[in-house]
Amino acid sequence: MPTLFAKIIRGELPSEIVYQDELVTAFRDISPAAPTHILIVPNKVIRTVNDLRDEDEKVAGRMVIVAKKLAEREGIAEDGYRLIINCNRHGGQDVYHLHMHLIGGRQLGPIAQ
Ligand code: DGP
Repeated sequence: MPTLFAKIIRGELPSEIVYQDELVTAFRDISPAAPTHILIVPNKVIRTVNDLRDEDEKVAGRMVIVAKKLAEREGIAEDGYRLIINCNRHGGQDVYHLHMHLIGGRQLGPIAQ
């Protein structure tokens, strides 16, 4: 069964894709927590941070570099933003296809609740 995000990456589910390359895809979160809320996702299915392997270093690094570039493009780099990866139940992960949240555009609150 393809994950929800795998379907978005392949264009089988509608979304606003803002960036795509051979390793990662970025699209706007369906339920934004701030004016900018983008998800950066590996094109291949990696379920959680726990499932990252040493050979995934390039894709993991690309996720951060793309987040940084998108923050610049969104005009939020200077004021600042937050990058979040939730992992498993205690981390509040809902979709089991690794993704990094890029959130900004307003003053953010405490990091953990
Ligand atoms: P997490 O809790 O870290 O697993 O975050 C999952 C995020 O995915 C959540 O902020 C909402 C977002 N999301 C869920 N379904 C969809 C969808 O169909 N399209 C888009 N664009 N985002 C989705």
